[in-house]
Amino acid sequence: MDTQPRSPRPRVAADGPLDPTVLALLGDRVELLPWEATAGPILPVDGLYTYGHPAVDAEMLDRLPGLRVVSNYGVGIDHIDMAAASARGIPVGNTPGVLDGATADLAFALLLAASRRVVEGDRYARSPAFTSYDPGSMLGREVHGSTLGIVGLGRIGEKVARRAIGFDMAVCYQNRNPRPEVEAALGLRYSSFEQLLAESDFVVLCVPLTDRTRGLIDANALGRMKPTAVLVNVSRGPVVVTDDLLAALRSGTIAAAGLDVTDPEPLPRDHGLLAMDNLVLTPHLGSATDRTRRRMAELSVANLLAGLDGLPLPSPVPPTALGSP
Ligand code: 8YV
Repeated sequence: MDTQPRSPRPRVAADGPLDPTVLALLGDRVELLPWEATAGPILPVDGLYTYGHPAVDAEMLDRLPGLRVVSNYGVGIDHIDMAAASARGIPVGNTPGVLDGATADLAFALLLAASRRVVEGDRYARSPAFTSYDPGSMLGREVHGSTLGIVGLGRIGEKVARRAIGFDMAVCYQNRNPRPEVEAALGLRYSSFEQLLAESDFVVLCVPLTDRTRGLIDANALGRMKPTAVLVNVSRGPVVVTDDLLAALRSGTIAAAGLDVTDPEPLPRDHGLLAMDNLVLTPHLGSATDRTRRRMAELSVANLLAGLDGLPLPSPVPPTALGSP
């Protein structure tokens, strides 16, 4: 039996430091505890707020018998054991819909930067080596008129497709289920995974991380891509086998890559990928804009407070969703 005095405010364990917007929205509605409070029943925990993807597994949930809600700041819930939460009747909330545009924008930023050698060009333009303009140097790959393959046509994938149309690209996609209404509305083509890899000049990964997508882009998949192709990943690092990608970028199996996520994340500072000029890398910036982060804060705090009050969450993760840390 819990003999400890109950706090008048619900206690929420969060991995921080939290964004000031989140802190302002929480105000004094909850008592914030450090994530370490999840390690044992030193203090009762009423809610979990996952900010930077800490793992929430069955053992942790068993240690927190008073838990009423898990609220995730973000859409991906691969760090949360959904089956374990559902089995214990604990609702999980996330923030779909509010970050699609920002993440699709970043996918395009990476696509353009990797194909037109923007980062490499920036380095060269600042270096002492740039002493005279050479029209024959630093040629890149053309974006307009090329074919884009989207792996995972969810909300973010669809936003990527809309941007590609503006760039006069032909778009094919692969998804667990074909989406005929989006196909018809945007003029997309459904492809098998193998066909998409073989035909695309750009392959953009927009899938969630699940047992089906872990290691999806391995040496075999990379070998099916064009030697001129560019791979972009804005989903989760483990969808790509890191060592296989490094080998492919070194050997010219593919031309270039743009990664917002890696496995591990961050990469060790001496990792071979960090030395590759044909890689553009960002530190998980998909949703990192002021406006999007504010919306994520609002929705995740609304989910948290609703769950603590025993109310339906504004944005619940379906209990059958796949999440397994
Ligand atoms: C966030 C994300 O940066 O939504 C997601 O799944 O990965 C990103 O939008 C992240 O959730 C914040 O930690």
